[in-house]
Amino acid sequence: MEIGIIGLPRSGKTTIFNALTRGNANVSVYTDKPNIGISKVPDIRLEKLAAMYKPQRVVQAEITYTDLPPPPEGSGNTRGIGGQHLNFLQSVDAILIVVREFEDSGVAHIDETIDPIRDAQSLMLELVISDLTIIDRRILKLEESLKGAKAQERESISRENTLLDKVKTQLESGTNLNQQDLSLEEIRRLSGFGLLTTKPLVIVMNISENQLSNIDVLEQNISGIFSESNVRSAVVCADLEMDLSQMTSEEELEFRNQLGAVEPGLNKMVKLSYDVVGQISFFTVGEDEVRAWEIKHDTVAQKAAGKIHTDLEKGFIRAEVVTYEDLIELGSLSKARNNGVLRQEGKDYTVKDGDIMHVLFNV
Ligand SMILES: Nc1nc2c(ncn2[C@@H]2O[C@H](COP(=O)(O)OP(=O)(O)OP(=O)(O)O)[C@@H](O)[C@H]2O)c(=O)[nH]1
Ligand SMILES: [Mg+2]
Repeated sequence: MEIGIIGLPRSGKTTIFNALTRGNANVSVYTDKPNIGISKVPDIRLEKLAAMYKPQRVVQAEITYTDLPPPPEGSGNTRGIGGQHLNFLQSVDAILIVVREFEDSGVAHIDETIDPIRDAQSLMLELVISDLTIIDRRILKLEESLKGAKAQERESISRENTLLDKVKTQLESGTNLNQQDLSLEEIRRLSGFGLLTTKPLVIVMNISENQLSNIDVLEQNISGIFSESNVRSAVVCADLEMDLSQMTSEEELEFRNQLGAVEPGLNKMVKLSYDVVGQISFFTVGEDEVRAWEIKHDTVAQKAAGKIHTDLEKGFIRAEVVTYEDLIELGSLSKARNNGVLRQEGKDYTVKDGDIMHVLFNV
């Protein structure tokens, strides 16, 4: 899964990126180069399975985060999304918007005052503007091609025009694409255009350390404001999370306890990203390796097998599947088999979150 991080200048994007990827990218130094890094997905189930199998290797699922710098200040119409990064943003699974709530007179805000809701709305508006620009360009092109078109072509051009007009009107009145009432066929026809308001969003409010005691109230407020089905929000203190991400897990735990058991920001953000994208994990187990794999929630067994290796997809015979809960309760795959909870599933079986899968294949 790939996630793009955007936000106004100095909102704390790179600090959050470092916290998510345990990275060391330069904060507070502006650069127009994106930072790319990988975040290991924390999953207590994987730890329990590893404790059971004591394998040589434990492999967590991964999310790739890209921290996209805003355009240089005063250089164009947009302040959060640089035009040169738009193409990249079109390919991500979700967009993470960082907004600033922390107070620090040493860090200037581009609009002088601190207002995270305003900033989130302004970034969302930039996504809308990007979509409107693409749609307008396409409509112009269609008008051009209408000139020399034959009767047959005219029909399909005018059908596309009608669709784009409809989508544009709704966008202008504030309805993002993923909230619009579109048929599957219409969604398919729009899918190649790289429209950004189709993407799931995670809004991350970056607070100061002295606001930590208020984190639950802030979280309730922001999730009440951005309550659309494809938007999630979280409140974290990026500065603190970055510092903690550089420590050993024992040190980190001790500090978190001192601070009142703050839930790791990484866990929160990863959980929300999974949830909003509709991503789930399945596991493979054995003495060599215990591993988590991430897939979209409606993936069938044969396709999921391809995530492990293309041979497993090509030569797929069937999968032996047991739920995580059953395996943990019974203690081994053979006991699961003897108890009749190890199921034989065919290629069209929809893999569930937490399934333990063993793929039988023949190439
Ligand atoms: N006090 C405080 N400062 C923070 C916090 N998060 C980030 N900062 C500071 O804000 C400044 C900008 O942080 P960055 O993470 O570089 O922000 P950015 O959004 O990546 O900035 P650009 O890439 O320049 O747009 C740095 O000086 C950070 O140390 C925070 O939670 N509290
Ligand atoms: Mg940065």
